[in-house]
Amino acid sequence: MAQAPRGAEGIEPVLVVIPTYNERENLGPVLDRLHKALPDVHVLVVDDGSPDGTGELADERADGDDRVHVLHRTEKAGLGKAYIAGFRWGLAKGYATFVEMDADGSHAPEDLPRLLDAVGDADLSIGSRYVPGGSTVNWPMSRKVLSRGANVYSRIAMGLKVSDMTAGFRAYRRPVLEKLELDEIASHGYCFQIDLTRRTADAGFDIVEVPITFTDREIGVSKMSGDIMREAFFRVAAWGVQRRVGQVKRLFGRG
Ligand SMILES: Nc1nc2c(ncn2[C@@H]2O[C@H](COP(=O)(O)OP(=O)(O)O)[C@@H](O)[C@H]2O)c(=O)[nH]1
Ligand SMILES: [Mg+2]
Repeated sequence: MAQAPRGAEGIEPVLVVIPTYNERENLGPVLDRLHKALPDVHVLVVDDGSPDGTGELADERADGDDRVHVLHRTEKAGLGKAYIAGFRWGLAKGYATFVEMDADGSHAPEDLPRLLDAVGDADLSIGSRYVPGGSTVNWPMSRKVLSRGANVYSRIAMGLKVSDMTAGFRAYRRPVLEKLELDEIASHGYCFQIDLTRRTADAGFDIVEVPITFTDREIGVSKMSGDIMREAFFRVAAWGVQRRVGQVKRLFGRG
């Protein structure tokens, strides 16, 4: 295994941030699987006041387990805001590596050792469905088309050589999150992932993709919505124009 970055004195280096909204049935099994695969990693559940009691369940798990922490937020404010709150919490505690992972079982905790291994030699490792060896299981055709389309669109709009920019299973090294202006990130839905990818690339950090199998949730419902899709469409278009203008300016020595 590559040399993983070290955390602050006495702190386990890896923090897995798991955003939750109504994931009561899913959270327990995912935490069990995670700690079976990697017994030492710490977890921060960021719950947006789930009406189904996910936050209370997370508290119960945290009570008996020093590796589990919970951040309660009062209202559903989107995946992006939940992750930023989680990253800030972890940065203040001194963690060295930050993992993003869904609570619904779509991201297999058993794949996490490979992601952590890869980030030892890079700054961001992305669990990718769209590199050789990656796949999706049980995803309806509509979601497959949406995800593929969003990635092709983002790649063409922004000219970034990343195959799965919307992927939500990732590992960041601390310097990336220290450098990015987290305050400036306004994205809510899955375009948060695209936004962080482009900011990481623009800041000159190394990105690697690791093949994963993404399995659709069996329990609970997706929070994907028309608003989330529209947000991604318009923001990506704006970022694409911004990047292209920047490239042209640099070409003519005016940037
Ligand atoms: N805290 C928080 N978590 C969210 C929010 N929206 C989605 N999530 C969580 O983010 C993860 C991915 O969401 P999901 O609905 O599965 O999206 P999908 O996989 O694209 O269909 C899951 O763990 C959700 O519970 C939100 O507004 N706040
Ligand atoms: Mg999901």
